[in-house]
Amino acid sequence: MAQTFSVPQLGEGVDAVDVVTVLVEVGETVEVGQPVMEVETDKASVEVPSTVAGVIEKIHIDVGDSLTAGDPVLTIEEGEAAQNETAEPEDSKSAPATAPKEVPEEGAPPEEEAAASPSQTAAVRSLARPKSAQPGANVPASPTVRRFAREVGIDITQVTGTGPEGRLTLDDVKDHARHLLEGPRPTADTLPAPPLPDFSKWGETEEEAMSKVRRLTAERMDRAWRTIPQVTHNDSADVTELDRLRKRFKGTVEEAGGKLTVTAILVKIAASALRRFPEFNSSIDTQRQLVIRKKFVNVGVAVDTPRGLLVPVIKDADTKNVKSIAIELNDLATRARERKLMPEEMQGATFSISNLGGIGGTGFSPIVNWPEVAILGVSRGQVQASWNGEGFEPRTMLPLSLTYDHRLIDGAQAARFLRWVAEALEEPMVLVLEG
Ligand code: CAO
Repeated sequence: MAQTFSVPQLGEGVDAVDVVTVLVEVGETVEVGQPVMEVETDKASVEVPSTVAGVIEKIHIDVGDSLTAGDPVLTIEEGEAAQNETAEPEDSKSAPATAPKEVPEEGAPPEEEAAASPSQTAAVRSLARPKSAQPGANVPASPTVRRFAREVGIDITQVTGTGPEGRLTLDDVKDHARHLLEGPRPTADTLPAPPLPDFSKWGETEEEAMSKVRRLTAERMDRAWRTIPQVTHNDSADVTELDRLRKRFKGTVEEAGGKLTVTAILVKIAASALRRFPEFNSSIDTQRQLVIRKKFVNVGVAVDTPRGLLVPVIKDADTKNVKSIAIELNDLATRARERKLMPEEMQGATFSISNLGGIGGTGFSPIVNWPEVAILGVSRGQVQASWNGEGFEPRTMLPLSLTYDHRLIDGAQAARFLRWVAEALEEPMVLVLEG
């Protein structure tokens, strides 16, 4: 059977209330005591709970409506469960019959209580929040001013009141809005993250504080993702010959305390490419509208550690040979995993390399490590059947992914840069001749 839930008596001397928020939707199942709307009087705001349980068939009110006691709020189809729920709560039976109690604003005299049904009383008593729990609740302002602020999207806690005892006037809100419009616009950077849902609704959860490395990584990635329009360009290099050379010279480098891996070789090749394509060794100064070209080449290498991602830097990589880079990389990666890196060993990179090929994968999009403008991602080199013009032959192909800041670098430049890197891997003589 359909029932109408109407506006209860909200307090003596209160003729009308303004609807601030409608908290339910048509089709929703409400329970007795569940807040269905938030209303505001001159002195207070309260959430009004339903005294009827069931499925909402119709909503008679809207935000901004002015309501008086007895006005219809909802038409509710009472279900079987609803019938049970409308039964008076045990503890309300002994409660004195009082009206839904407004929570007075600071300094406002308490309202006299008026008669209302016991179920209304119990529900409202438990649900009416103190005004101080709501944002802006303690700010002295009339409902009209509050409504206007809400409509134009102004947070009244940020407005300075010029009325008696700091009360907000309409002009205060308008001035504040004008001031905001004249000031800098909010950017993706300043937008607050939306609140998380209550995951416990779906199952058990546990919480763990983020480590410092994780927090810093999150901050850096977040900033880079929001502020850099980035594109990933993919290519691959035939490293069959390089692999052969690598195995041949592996022992010599190992004796010297290094590991002749593809990462060490790539650091050298990337450093040479950065000399040849200085745009990739730059930073953008958006404040001063400048491009800063660095005359030094420092290559950061992403290292996977038990603490998370660390990026030690091989300084002046363009001036070092592959052997000394291999030794330095081995040392930096080992100390990164043992928590022995000094902060300055992770600073000053002009370009980064992230090699996930030791783990696996056919390709990925690394994120530019701001304030750099490009990063090279490397996936797993694999033997593939390659057409040589007469037949297929097995070749080891290394997938390369270059993510670049499209504000400074165009797609064609990125394609040329990565092709040069690929050719240097394919034909190590390129390094000797041009690197
Ligand atoms: N394709 C195929 N094999 C590869 C490879 C690739 N792209 N890269 C490395 N390998 C092989 C190496 O040759 C080595 O094999 P051998 O032991 O037979 O020689 C093995 O994988 C392990 O290499 P490694 O990891 O010890 O050495 P590396 O110099 O290649 O890499 C480092 C060093 C620090 C880059 C790597 O250890 C690492 O931490 N990688 C993860 C980087 C990362 O997390 N990136 C993501 C950042 S964004 O979230």
